[in-house]
Amino acid sequence: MTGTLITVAPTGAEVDKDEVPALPVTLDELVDTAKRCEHAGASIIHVHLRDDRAKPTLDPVRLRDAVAALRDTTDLIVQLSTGGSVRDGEAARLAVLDAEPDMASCTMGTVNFGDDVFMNRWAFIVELHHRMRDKAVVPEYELFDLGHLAALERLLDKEGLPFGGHVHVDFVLGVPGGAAGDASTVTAFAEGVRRYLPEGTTFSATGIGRTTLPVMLASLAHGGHLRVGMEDTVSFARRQPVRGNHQLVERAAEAAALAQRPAITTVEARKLLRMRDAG
Ligand code: KMH
Ligand code: ZN
Repeated sequence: MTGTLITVAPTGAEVDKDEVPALPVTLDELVDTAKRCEHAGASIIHVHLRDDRAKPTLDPVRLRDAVAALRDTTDLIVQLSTGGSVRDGEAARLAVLDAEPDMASCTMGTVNFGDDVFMNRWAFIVELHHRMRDKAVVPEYELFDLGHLAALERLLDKEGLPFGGHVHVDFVLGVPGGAAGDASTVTAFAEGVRRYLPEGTTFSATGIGRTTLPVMLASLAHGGHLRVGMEDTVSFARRQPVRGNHQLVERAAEAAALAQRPAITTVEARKLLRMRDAG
């Protein structure tokens, strides 16, 4: 059993900056939050960008600039979102990989997403899986529903392992339309990983909104890793808005230490995930 890999997802595509002023949306704000989160114990940053009006964007120049700025100022593993927002098309989502991140997300199926639909066709998933491997980008397979586990088993069976040979997944729980964010659902996913995915597969988990704490604690109990951040929750506690992403990372690191699996470093995380520069 290793220590705990902590991913921060600082921005996302859904939270409105006007409603949540602490949300990092400019490159300076992103870099500032990244530095603070690395200091607090994060080793991966899951990145969505915003434009000058703070709306979600997959602009290729902004993506490249963000990857460069995060590499210049932190040792964090840079994971770009290929999920984008529910309005982004497949071509723009695939083109995210041209920014040459260390990692990228790959969602394992279509899911209702509040009143919207987060579309992930099988052919799109296969294309993303291949392009990531060709570019030596390590995937994080995002699982929003239990069926996504079976889809990932099928993908690996038909198309082979990802770059580096290690499989890492993230349970995104509590999305309205996806799997619930509670302890028994984390248990079902953790058992599914053991049953359907290659030996040694690692998983992290995140719970949307108020499900953040039960999901975090259940993931630790199952030997899993953690994702936290303002993409997923903007409340620290009842009537207590999150002041910054570092606050969520600090709490995750405290919980991990309490579970006797303290946060791992970025160097250890690169080794765990078999990244190209793992040394
Ligand atoms: N914004 C959601 C529609 C990902 O980053 O890969 C999709 C999402 C998943 O956030
Ligand atoms: Zn995301």
